[in-house]
Amino acid sequence: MFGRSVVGRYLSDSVLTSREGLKVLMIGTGYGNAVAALRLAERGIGVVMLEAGMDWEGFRKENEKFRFPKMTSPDKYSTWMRESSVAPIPLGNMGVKFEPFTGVLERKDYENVQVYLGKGIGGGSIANGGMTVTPDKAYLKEIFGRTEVQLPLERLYGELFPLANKELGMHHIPEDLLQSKWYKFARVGVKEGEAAGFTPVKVPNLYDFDHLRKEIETGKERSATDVEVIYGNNHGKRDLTKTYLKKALATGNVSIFPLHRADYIEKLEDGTYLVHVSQTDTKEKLIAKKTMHANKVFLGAGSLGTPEILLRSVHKNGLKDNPYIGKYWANNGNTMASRYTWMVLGHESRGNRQSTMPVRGLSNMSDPDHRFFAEIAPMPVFGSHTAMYLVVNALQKFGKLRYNPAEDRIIPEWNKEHTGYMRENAAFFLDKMNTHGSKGWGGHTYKNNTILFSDNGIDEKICYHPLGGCVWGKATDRYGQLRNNPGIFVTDGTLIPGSLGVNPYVTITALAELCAADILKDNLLKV
Ligand code: FAE
Repeated sequence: MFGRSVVGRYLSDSVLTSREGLKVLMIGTGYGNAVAALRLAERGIGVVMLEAGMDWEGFRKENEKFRFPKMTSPDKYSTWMRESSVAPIPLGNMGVKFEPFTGVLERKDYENVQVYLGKGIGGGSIANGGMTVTPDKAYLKEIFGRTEVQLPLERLYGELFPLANKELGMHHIPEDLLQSKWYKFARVGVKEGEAAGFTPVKVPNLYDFDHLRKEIETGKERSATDVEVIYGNNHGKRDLTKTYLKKALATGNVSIFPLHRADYIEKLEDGTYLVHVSQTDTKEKLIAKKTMHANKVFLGAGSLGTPEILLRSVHKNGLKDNPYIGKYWANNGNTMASRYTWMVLGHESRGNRQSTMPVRGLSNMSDPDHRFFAEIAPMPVFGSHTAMYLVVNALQKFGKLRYNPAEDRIIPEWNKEHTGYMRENAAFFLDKMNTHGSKGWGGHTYKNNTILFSDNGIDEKICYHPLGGCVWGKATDRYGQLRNNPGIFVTDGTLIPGSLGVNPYVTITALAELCAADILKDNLLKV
């Protein structure tokens, strides 16, 4: 039986079977698996997807009053299983307590890194800033250089990045919107960056700019102009539920089970797999333990979720070991940096009204001593004189994930040896911006005017872009199929060795397109 496109209405202990007895189970509904689900479903293959988080669209249908909260007023829906918001920069309701709920933004805390993740159907696409950035070809080649299989760069740049960008709905901001008050922060950021010697970068976004114009003109259905982003956008953003997942569900061949967490995988003697699953309620309380049988398993639970399932499965003797699982993990060089420019005479304000969707960056990737890309980030509440950046550093050293049975979770081996140069780069960037960046507005040089992050305006613990842990061409073959465990395919950011030099989801999408196309072309799903 197959052909169900409902979300969460259908519960079964076994996976729906499509043609020729094939059962495909996908774990996670972020970028990697959204691509895989669409491409398989288009070919008539039935797919069952498990998602640990909520079905937000369904929740809204059942609760008409539900809205994703603004960043200034986080409520229980904002945050995964905490009593208060975990936002890196609290913009309001600080200290307000709410009851723990399976909300949008999760923070996983480790000693030297705090990893932020979007939860629910659509994964990170629900919480992210929509920056749709294709990485530099030379850097992608360098970063995948250590894999045993060669990445087909010409195919990626000629065919698959354009396909990913089209499907995701990527666009550049129209000039009239860039010139509006909502993007003064980006214009000022670019001007300062150029004065400081950095290369301005036009960053596409997948927010619907026609909608943005409408919200500015009419004041209705405001989202980017109403402080919405990391806890979800109520309008305008093309998250995966509006693109890949919508198309996949429209085929009638895909079912998604929200609040179903895959715990581990067991390989059966006949070479098929049993996935052990916990169904929970919205307080993450266990409702039922289930086992689901599948011929093929697609892992798209993100760069902590996927390695955790794999390492736990190896620990329980469910899967054969593979020496590369957990390796080449990193934070994509993420370092938050901020400057405070109030004390600079004649300094031009960045504007109090700022759209939450970034559209500009600064690159220093051509400087071999300080390779980074800095996102010019909005600060929509008290932003007039505060400049915020997410510095995405090129990587020098990878970390590793290991499974800790006592705590039943994975823990990154990640410390100052990994992040030291990220801090140096961020300090170099801030110094340059502070020394040269404001010349256009008064010619003052000033240093150490930093705010928000107490340690000289820099925080290298905050991570929005975890990557790696089951790398393409190392832990997997060229299809993303796990070595030693045929029939298990990895589709998500876990395939990318720790760093891209830019924000990652376009690359995750393009790589998933590559694997899905070749899996289907070479008939790897036959049973
Ligand atoms: P991901 O999207 O994380 O999806 C994994 C899914 O699996 C989630 O829905 C999980 O709930 C689910 N899951 C996890 N464990 C289990 C389990 N055991 N069983 C069942 N389900 C499970 O994976 N990137 C950009 O390129 N541009 C941006 O502007 C940008 N901004 C960001 C802003 C924020 C605040 C955050 C947190 C991230 C941002 N990112 C951005 C990163 C981007 O969203 C992330 O790289 C991708 O979402 C990762 O895609 P994956 O397919 O790897």
